[in-house]
Amino acid sequence: GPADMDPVVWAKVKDHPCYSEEAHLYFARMHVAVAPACNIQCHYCNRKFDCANESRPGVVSERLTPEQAAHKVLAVAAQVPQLSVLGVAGPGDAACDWRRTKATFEAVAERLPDIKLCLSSNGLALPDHIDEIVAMNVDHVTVTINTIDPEIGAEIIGWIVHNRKRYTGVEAATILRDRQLQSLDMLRDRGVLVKVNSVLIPGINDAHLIEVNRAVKARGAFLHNIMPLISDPAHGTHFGLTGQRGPTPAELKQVQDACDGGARLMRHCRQCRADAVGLLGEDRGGEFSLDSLPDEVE
Ligand code: CLF
Ligand code: SF4
Repeated sequence: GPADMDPVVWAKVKDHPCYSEEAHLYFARMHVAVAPACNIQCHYCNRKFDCANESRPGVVSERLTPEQAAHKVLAVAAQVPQLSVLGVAGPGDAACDWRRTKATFEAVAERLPDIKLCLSSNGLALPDHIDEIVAMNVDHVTVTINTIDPEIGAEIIGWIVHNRKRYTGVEAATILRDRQLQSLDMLRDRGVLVKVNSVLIPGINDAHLIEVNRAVKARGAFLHNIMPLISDPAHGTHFGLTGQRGPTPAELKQVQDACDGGARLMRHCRQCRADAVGLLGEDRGGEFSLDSLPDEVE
């Protein structure tokens, strides 16, 4: 609550449903799926579906151009008075597909100057865009960090593409880790609030997430969201197909409890779709599919 919080920080979180647990009862977010490209390959990702690092795997979002997205945001804002946040969380990576993410934010901010802008990324491309993120008043950035140990990282990702070069294994995981931690430092120094997402993968990073929690706290992250791997083979995730299971609710809680006292934990995440609309836990995206929008929105 506000009692233990810097007033500048409180002003940024009080109406953000993910950054404030109280706010999620009263304020809504919407995602627009404008960013299909991704620069890494997580083993649990199936490219046909939404990015599993911020959102619900096994779901195919309605992909929009920045112009279509801006049109949709205006239509939703006219009908959902609780709308306070516009997020880009895929279906790939918002920083990798920066041109489209930026065009969307600019088109929306011009018409809805009060909406909060939020984005989610694996962090690899983020350091290249910090100046523009700050210039556009993006106050909330999520970086997914599943490990800070490149040996573990090599078990979670297959490859990365960085500065037009492809890397694999521990080398790839080292570059990714370094860019993620650099992103946290740069965003903190510029006053952007950072949430870190970690996908809990039993047997791979479960015992290690407490170290991730400490490392991100030391770099000033505001919130740490430990999310369960969703490994239903029906979702087509590689880990699911090879028998890697997701954590039970008790295993998730155990890891979260072990991190208590470190970076503040988010415990109300609903693993939204990359085109989710409404209060967390409610998904009104279907009401606002492109076909169902009015042509003109006042
Ligand atoms: Fe969206 Fe993410 Fe912004 Fe929230 S979601 S980009 S920070 S506006 Fe929120 Fe959804 Fe959990 Fe993400 S409940 S999946 S944490
Ligand atoms: Fe897939 Fe997201 Fe990982 Fe990219 S960052 S490979 S979209 S899960």
